[in-house]
Amino acid sequence: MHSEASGASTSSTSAKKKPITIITIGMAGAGKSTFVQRINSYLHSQNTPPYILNLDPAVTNVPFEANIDIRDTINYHEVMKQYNLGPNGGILTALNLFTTKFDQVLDLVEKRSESVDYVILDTPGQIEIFTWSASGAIITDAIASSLPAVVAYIIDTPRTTAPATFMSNMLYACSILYKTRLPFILVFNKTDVQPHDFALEWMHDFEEFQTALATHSGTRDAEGEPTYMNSLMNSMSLVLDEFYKNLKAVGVSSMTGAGVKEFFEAVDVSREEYEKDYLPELERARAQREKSLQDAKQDSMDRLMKDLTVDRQRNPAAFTNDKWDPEEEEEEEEEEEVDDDSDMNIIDRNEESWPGQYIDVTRARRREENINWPRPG
Ligand SMILES: Nc1nc2c(ncn2[C@@H]2O[C@H](COP(=O)(O)OP(=O)(O)O)[C@@H](O)[C@H]2O)c(=O)[nH]1
Ligand SMILES: [Mg+2]
Repeated sequence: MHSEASGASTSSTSAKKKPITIITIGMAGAGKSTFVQRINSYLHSQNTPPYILNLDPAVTNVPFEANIDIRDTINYHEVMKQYNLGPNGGILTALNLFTTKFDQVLDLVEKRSESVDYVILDTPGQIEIFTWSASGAIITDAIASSLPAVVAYIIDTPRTTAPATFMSNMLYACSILYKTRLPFILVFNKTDVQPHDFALEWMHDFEEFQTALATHSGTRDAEGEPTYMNSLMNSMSLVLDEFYKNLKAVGVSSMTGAGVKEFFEAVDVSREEYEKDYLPELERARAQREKSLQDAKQDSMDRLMKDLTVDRQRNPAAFTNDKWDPEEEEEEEEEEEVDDDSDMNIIDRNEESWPGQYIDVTRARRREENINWPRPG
């Protein structure tokens, strides 16, 4: 339906493609910042320097030069002090404060969109702060509604070799995918320490995962029966199978630079996905919002016009005189000004008074002042 509109805005051949935003998300220590540094230097070597945003207010040294740094606008230590917060609340509040200025950030990014191909976002160390906070969602949505965007979910590969850890990490990734609905790349980092082929096997074939689960210690109870946790993970691996089909996985080493080229190939595919799936959905949602707003306006207008018709039918005589008279305009304005000062009750003079109608008792009393009440006794 809206494909024509979206096609026109995204695939115009002469204009430069919009930059794609890479949103890095991952557990603390997974290597997000190191990864951003690595892809930054890769892009520099390709003569396409990116535009980088650091959204981690608590980081002491970033290994890259950010174009926009949350730390330039918000002093995290000052926030903790002023609002009497611990580290987590401090980061969250700093991010919230920064989000209130995010329209300015977007303006700056958009100004550069002619000259850059990639915008990169580094997020706070602790994953929940970005993924489950309102400001994280606002930032993600704001970016994705103005530029193509992809989530790079960074995984600490050496730390996910245990089936249970692997599964919880994948469930986390899954929840982020369904929350953002953006194209998604699983980035198995630190492959210099631990190759990621085991992960690919488990994702490709859930029976492999189930075998690994069965042989891993702690998956059987004292009687040799599979533990509850084990059965649960067995069934969940079937659910995740569907999720794995929707995403791309690459192995990289932010230390050595291995796999970075493959990562950018996945980014190219993600751009197509964004244009094919996300953008039409975004435009559909926008059109829907626009339409419901329009419908609400139309509905109010219809009801207003109906009221007017009913009123005219009730008082045809009043209606014939109820015309705009340009001559009267000035006088009326003066009258209105006087009226504004008095506190007035809106009443319809043609209506009978109804039970519960507000009557100005003070005025009624004044009229009754000379009534002689019979004295008691
Ligand atoms: N061996 C190895 N270490 C890495 C790699 N990437 C990151 N690290 C290390 O992992 C730790 C956490 O990295 P950092 O980028 O700060 O993680 P962040 O909290 O996700 O931003 C640091 O000590 C990095 O040196 C990698 O590819 N290989
Ligand atoms: Mg970091």
